[in-house]
Amino acid sequence: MIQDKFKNWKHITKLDPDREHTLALIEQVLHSGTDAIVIGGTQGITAQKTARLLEMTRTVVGSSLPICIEISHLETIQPGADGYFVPVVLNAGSVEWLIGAHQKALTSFSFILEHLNIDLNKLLIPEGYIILNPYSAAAQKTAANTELTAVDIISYCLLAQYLFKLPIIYLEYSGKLGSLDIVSQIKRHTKGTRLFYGGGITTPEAAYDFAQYADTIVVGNVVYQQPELLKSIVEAAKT
Ligand code: 1GP
Repeated sequence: MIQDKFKNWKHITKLDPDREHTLALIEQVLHSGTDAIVIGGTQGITAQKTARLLEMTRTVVGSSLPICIEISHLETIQPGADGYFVPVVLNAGSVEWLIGAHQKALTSFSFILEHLNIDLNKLLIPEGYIILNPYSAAAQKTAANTELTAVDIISYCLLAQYLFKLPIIYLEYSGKLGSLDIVSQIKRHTKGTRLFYGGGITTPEAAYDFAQYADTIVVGNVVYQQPELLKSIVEAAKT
């Protein structure tokens, strides 16, 4: 089951439905040694683009790697993924991204879910997102409060673990390399919760450094900018 599998992932490659993909690029991802592919993004997301990327990825990868979707938008809800990550933005400026959009999604899909007798427990993995790059599309969309001290971030982590019992805390710096010092401090406060780090990892050195503290490293942009580096980034994350 995906709920158990993700706990062993050291490296995730995130593919954005709003970008152009070739089969060759996805093949490069498959052979990089990454542990899983997550399809997700913030801007320009449509059902058609998400379904197409899922189909292309499945064609190349088959069942050799888990393929998950991150539900950042109603249109990303497409059948056929191995699991679905659900971001809960802990530092969002509005309850919409903490619970509102989630409730609306279930309103739209509850009939189908009941009809198909789907066990959501087996498919959904909630992620406690803390968005820390104010210029990222995710921060802008959720009006995230990114002016946080280490103590503020630690308190969100404690809430995520002990109040909401979230299995993942995701420190999201999307597009920018974050603070290693913050990640190391947060790591000391995550017990029994998986710490994901994503943002600005474009070199093996950065992957190595952040993987010392984060349980799982997520990379996105580098796949499109320098796909030839992906393999060495994965190796460094797993060193
Ligand atoms: C984005 O955390 C991921 O959601 C990865 O960030 O694109 O900066 O690698 P980058």
